[in-house]
Amino acid sequence: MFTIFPALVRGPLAESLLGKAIADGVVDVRVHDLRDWADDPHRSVDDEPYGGGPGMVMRAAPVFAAVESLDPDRGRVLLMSPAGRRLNQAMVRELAAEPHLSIVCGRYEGVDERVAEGLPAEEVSIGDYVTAGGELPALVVIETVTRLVPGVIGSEASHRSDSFSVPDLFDHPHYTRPREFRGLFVPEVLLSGDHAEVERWRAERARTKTRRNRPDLRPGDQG
Ligand code: J9Q
Repeated sequence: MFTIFPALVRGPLAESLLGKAIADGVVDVRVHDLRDWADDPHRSVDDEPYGGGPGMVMRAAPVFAAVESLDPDRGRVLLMSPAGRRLNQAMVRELAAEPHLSIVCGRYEGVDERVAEGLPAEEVSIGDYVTAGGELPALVVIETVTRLVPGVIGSEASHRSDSFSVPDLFDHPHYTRPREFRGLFVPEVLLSGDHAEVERWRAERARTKTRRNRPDLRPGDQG
């Protein structure tokens, strides 16, 4: 990934699932400081917008030089942008099948359009909200893709029951000990030992939770 804030992403990349996948050598994540490809003594990567207006725009030259330095293994080039194609689990699966990805972290005011047009780079958004820069969105892409790489999650079964593994259907609710917590009880069916009954209950609760929280989704419609 290419960023002007390498220190911002190093912590998250070193912990938990990502940290282990990288330590195990199952995935390789390289963090590049875009300023290393600046062409002036001040290492500047931005400039004022043509046409005027507030804020600064990330210049094309350092981004082109940085990404092109990775030739020939750069793979698909993604540009994190609030105006990009919206990430979903289908796109995550598609990206997980790629041997290499290059991710450019833009800034909110914007990146010179010639990066998307000429590099070229595919603009990707993680949702309809605004972050300060592309670093957190890039980490979302990296984590969602990494957990689909074979060997990263212990059990394949754990993927199958994930929210969104079945199209547009959330996972069922989960409970663990104790049976009673602050007057809240574990549903009796989960203690019954009747696995068919448990599966029926889980399927029903997955559907009702999806309907309640996401009326825009049509659980199961995509098969
Ligand atoms: C680069 N807000 O927001 C949502 N998905 C991506 C982004 C984003 C942002 C600012 C800079 C990406």
